[in-house]
Amino acid sequence: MERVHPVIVALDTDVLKALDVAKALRDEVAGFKVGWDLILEGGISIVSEISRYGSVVVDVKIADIPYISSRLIDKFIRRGACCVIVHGFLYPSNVNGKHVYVLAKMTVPTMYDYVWEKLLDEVEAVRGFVLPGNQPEAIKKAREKLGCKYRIIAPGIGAQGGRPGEAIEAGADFEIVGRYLLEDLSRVSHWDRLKPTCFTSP
Ligand code: NUP
Repeated sequence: MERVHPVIVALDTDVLKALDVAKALRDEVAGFKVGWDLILEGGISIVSEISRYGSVVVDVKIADIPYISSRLIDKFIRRGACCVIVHGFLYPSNVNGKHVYVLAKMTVPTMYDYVWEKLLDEVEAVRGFVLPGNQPEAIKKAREKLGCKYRIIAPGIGAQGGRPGEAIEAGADFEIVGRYLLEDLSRVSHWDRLKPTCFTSP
């Protein structure tokens, strides 16, 4: 097995390309992120198909009452996903649990910029947080607050301005990378010498 890079590939593409990329990188990356783009192309079964090649983080940014959110999360977990991203603004009415990643601050300006630190202080019993990899100072602050209690996964690398490795050096476990890798899979070598800060799996 080749060395696993601390990267989660965002498969925002068509079904055939997503499967090709997953096959090509299965031994080289920590996992794949499946979002609305691919699910609307391939249906929910694409989650099971991609999970044959690695851990699947489902990113449909769930934002509903806990009863509904739990039902949706169950459906993705039964299809083979490790975990699902939910919106943090739902706090204190968020779902929690070992499958839940909470989106606490985005890679673009949003109202999260006013509350993200409070979310990190208050949200408990989740798998981890999604924080902006193109804002390494936020990742650093988050890791200082969280210690190694929760995972940090970080989009915003490449197409959104973050430099490969920058978020991991600041304390993230995995960088989420879409367009920058989909354009050229050999760029995965940019993560050659990097390791997750705290956790070994997404
Ligand atoms: O704040 C966020 N920013 C963001 O880009 C939270 C996200 N989940 N994402 C997702 O990360 C976005 O939906 C896309 O799937 C991926 C970034 O893709 P790219 O900019 O690397 O192509």
